[in-house]
Amino acid sequence: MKVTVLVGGVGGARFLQGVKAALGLPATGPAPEGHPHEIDAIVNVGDDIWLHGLRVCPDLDTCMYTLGGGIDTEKGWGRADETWSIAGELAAYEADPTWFGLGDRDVATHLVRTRMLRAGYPLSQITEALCHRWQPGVRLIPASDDRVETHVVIDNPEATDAEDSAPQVAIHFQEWWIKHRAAPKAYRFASVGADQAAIAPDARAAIAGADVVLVAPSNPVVSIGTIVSVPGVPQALASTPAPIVGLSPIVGGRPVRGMADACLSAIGVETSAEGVGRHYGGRGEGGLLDGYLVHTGDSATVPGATVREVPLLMTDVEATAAMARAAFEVAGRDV
Ligand code: GDP
Ligand code: FO1
Ligand code: CA
Repeated sequence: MKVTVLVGGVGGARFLQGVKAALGLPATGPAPEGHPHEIDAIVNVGDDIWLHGLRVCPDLDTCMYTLGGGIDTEKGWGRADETWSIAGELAAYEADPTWFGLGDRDVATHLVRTRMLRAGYPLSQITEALCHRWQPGVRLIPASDDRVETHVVIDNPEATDAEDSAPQVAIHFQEWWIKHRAAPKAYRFASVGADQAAIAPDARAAIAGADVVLVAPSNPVVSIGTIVSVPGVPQALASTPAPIVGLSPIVGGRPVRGMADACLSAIGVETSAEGVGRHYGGRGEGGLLDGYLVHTGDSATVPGATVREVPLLMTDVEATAAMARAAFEVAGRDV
């Protein structure tokens, strides 16, 4: 079976471990030779950022390190056994920004990526090269090879009464999320570059050739929403013969982790399993989903999609594998 999964960072990476386990693959590391199943992950690039001259791709790296066995499992991002000498030296130079933690081991990844970008390689090929080391057992495909960067419109903290003072400013998503802990009210999200971007060719092929497409319980706005904002992605999803099943990242009216509620309220969507499901929409009504899983007790109705209640807490790999199996079942694709 060929499974294609739309993913963000921490939530997406952990879900991919469950998908691997549900297909009989080790949650971490490569697939054994001759294994009959194939997993492609289409990864959000909206969080990507230039820092100190380096291109950092947090969601791609989170997936790569998690599936390759190199993640800091406590934080959920960055490298295990990380050291922070470079960050300390940069802080001593007061080199901005100081709010983004770049670990020494992690920096090597960004150095390789940036060097390859400067040599003209597309991000999808660079990701493949980085994965040669990590052997994640899943093909990680950036949603686009082009820049599609999430920026957040907030009140201008330096606004004055002067005529040329802008009442609002747009800052990079990472600045809003990490430096400000998503506290300033977000008026809207802008996908910078999306209008000139295109779906990565491998992502298009992965959606078209899938037996089932899963939408991970990732942030519905800045992970899944950004993937779907890439020109060519909605068309690929609408035309794939594969059933599309989503999983709710909202449990009991709250994000399980992180600040997705601040993102949902910015786009006027209620923070509930049903709110997210209706935002994605049922495929029968021109939306994204044929099927939608919500956590036990979070009842939801999504016109045009089949909704099931199953446990949706990724407490360990086995619980996460059960979520993936439930998604296959709703899709009519039992393994
Ligand atoms: P990020 O890029 O690191 O923010 O990660 P993702 O976008 O892939 O996933 C973040 C989302 O995962 C958050 O909105 C969480 O609510 C969701 N999430 C994290 N753990 C769980 C879990 O155990 N169950 C469910 N259903 N959602 C989860
Ligand atoms: N998240 C933080 O909250 N603080 C950090 O300093 C930080 C650094 C960082 C470095 C590399 C990387 O791949 C991820 C990193 N993250 C950090 C996580 C990440 O940027 C965000 O949590 C997600 O992108 C939010 O979706
Ligand atoms: Ca992310």
